[in-house]
Amino acid sequence: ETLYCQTQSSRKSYADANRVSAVILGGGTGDQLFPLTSKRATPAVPVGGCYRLIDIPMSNCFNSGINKIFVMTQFNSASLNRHIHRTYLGGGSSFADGSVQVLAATQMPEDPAGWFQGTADAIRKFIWILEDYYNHKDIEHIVILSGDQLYRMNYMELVQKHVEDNADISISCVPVGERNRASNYGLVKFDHAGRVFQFSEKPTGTDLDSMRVDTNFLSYAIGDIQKYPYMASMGIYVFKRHVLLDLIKSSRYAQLHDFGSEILPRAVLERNVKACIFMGYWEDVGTIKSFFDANLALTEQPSKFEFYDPKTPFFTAPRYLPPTQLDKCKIKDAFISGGCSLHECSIEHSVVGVCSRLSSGCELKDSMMMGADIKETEEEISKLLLAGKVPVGIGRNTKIRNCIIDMNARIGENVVIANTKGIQDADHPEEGYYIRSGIVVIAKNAIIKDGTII
Ligand code: ADQ
Ligand code: ADP
Repeated sequence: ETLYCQTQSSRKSYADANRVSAVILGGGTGDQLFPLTSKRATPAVPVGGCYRLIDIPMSNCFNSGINKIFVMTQFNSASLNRHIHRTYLGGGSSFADGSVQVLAATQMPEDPAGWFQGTADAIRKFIWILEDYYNHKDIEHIVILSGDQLYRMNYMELVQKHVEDNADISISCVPVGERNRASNYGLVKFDHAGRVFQFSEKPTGTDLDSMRVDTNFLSYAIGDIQKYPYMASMGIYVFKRHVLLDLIKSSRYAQLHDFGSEILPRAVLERNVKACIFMGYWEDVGTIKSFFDANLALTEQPSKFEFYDPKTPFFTAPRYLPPTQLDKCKIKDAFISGGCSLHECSIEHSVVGVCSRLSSGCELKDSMMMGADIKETEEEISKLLLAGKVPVGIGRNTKIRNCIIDMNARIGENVVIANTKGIQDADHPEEGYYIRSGIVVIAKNAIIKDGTII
């Protein structure tokens, strides 16, 4: 039982959240989520109809009482800063006495040395800022978080266990079943006291087999435990401040740029590294396929994950949108965000983002539509149509399935997006779309002409 992050019963006092600082790893070059990241930083990618990826770790921090936060990102997009400002630093929010700083790799892509070479390197490049800050605020522990995961967690439970264990580093872990899923993660092996003695990043073949663990001790928490023979790192770590600074600055670790593939496999041999098991819903949404699946899963009943929880809500930028207007629509298993206008259309197993517009005869199935921040009036729409142009949203009689539609896309009339040829990967930037893992992705601001068939 002592291995769990979430057993509140026997915990006496909490570690002091004021002396904890978080670093959110906001994303590398964004390749895995491209083309959603072609014009924005990864943390600004919209998720769940009205949120941005950054809202998940930010809200979890906020709900855990941690309010000293750094966000590392490869691009410093104005929209990310604006979103953070509006959501977390606005007047009256309890974040106001904390701070959120976005630290972006500052040099140009043609000078690769300027970019973060990996997750630990992102921290190393800004160590001069972090160290000063930690000294100034008397920070004891640093929580390192990924920016592309969907879950709800009280990080202070993890910190508390880390303190009780007197660990140098604590790694939050989840039990994983399928072999091919396990090999997407860093896998750990630990002893009865939860001390990690092996960390292997994304092993395959016999290396993967050798990372199987006896999970019988979990049997009271999961029914059929035989199905979960691996322990995956969630990429969520707590470091004692001096341990993090020592490792990052030590000359022996100077060539190690990544926590998962380089630092942790060595650190578990040299430091007191503890595992902490998380039993809640957790999904990595760092690739187009996993991002798409997790978004659609939100629409299924019963949903495995709820954004709404009165005690620990997820925050996002307030928008003051009008209610969604529906007229003769057929809707089944869907997430419909605010400010949409939906006319005589059918929507099934889909997420429909803020200010989306679907015209009559449209069919949207198994799709994620991010919505728009441009809301055109009826008059503007009629004018555009008369001039042979395409308004924001989806035109009449268009049928779409298995698709991600990025923000402000303009999709014409009588378009069919179904990828009937089953193409797995393709790039058509001039036509405004890409295909990844068989999923069609309509780019941000794309214009898809009337009658197009994809
Ligand atoms: P991955 O997610 O594959 O595995 P990585 O690509 O390093 O590992 O990403 C970790 C986090 O850091 C993500 O949020 C990513 O966006 C961000 N990131 C990556 N490179 C970055 C950079 N250069 N600058 C800033 N941020 C960056 C990791 C661990 C595994 C673990 C899985 C769980 O390495 O051990 O199992 O997460 O999802
Ligand atoms: P992204 O490229 O990430 O989609 P956006 O440019 O759409 O970013 O903007 C992100 C957020 O900023 C949205 O909430 C949007 O409504 C808001 N926004 C966009 N443009 C402006 C603007 N000119 N002034 C104020 N807010 C804006």
